[in-house]
Amino acid sequence: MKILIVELYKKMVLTRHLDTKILSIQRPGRIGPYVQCACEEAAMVASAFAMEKEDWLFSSYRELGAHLVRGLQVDLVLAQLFGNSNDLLKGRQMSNSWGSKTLNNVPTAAPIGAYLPLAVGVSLAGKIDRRKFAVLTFFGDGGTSSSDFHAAMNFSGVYKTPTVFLCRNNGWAISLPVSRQTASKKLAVKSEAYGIEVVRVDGNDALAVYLATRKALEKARRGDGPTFIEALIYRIGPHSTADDPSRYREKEEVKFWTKRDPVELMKTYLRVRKLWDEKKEQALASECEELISKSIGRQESMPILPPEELIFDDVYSKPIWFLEEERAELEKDF
Ligand SMILES: Cc1ncc(C[n+]2csc(CCOP(=O)(O)OP(=O)(O)O)c2C)c(N)n1
Ligand SMILES: [Mg+2]
Repeated sequence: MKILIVELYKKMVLTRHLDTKILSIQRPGRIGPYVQCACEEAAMVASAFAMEKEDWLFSSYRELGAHLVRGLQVDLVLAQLFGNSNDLLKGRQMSNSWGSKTLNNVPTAAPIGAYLPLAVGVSLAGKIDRRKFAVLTFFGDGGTSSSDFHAAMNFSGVYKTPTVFLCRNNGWAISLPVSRQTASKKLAVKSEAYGIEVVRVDGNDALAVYLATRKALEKARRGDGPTFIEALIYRIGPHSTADDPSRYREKEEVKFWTKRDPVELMKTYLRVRKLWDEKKEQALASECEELISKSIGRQESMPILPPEELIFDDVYSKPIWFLEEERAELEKDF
């Protein structure tokens, strides 16, 4: 358990360093828009730590840390953001839509909640085939207002699919606070309506998140159905690099939550348990910085994909005559 806690902390720190560095290369326009995850690391890293290799991940755009835990290399995280020829998704997806076929990590879809029925579908397929995997899917508080969320929850409740719904309730959906998102007293009520067990957890407490998710995933793999976990956290930064939160929220609120920084909380815990010290912290920081800078160097120098070569691929398994005609026409134009 001691090793696990330290490893968990290291992934939270890597997530923080990578997130910060990505933001710094976004500002001068070296990559497109980016969605930050600062101060949400515990909810995404600790929950992904509870997954088994054969489980499936359906994330939103904000769970960088979960992809790192699942084994996505920093190089591939950056390749997706640069949309270069190394990108597993061939530069087609919006930024932050990481995925990997070999890791069972499904890239997100831009419409909020759209992938939740898919997550339930994969869970049901596993159940029908009697395979022992579970599906963990993330979404935000805003996601609970999408129609897909309700369709997915209802189906999952009725068919008792092995799905863990992890709601990162970070207080805001862009500029809309949770208090205006729903008239329900709490998001958990929505889960109760579909007969799905609900667990509310302090999402800044990595160990609490880990234990809650592990229990829910084990329950799912046993065949005892879905769980809805509401992780209470806070979106400390803007919604994305295209947002200015000073226009719609008070500084005091941000100040309050800064004191609940999950990375700092975990560091303090490790120090008190004598598992961590300043020397180790410095060494880890240098290791992360070196890994990230070298990776940026490599990925930024890779060629960007020429889109005209790719837009007709990967939709149909065999060539389709009208797409071939269009491809030929396009080639003539270039
Ligand atoms: C169906 C749909 N409606 C609106 C949007 C625009 N949109 C993008 S992100 C977002 C907020 C989502 O908030 P939340 O689910 O709380 O996730 P968070 O960004 O806080 O992690 C909205 C409304 C969208 N992408 N899809
Ligand atoms: Mg939110």
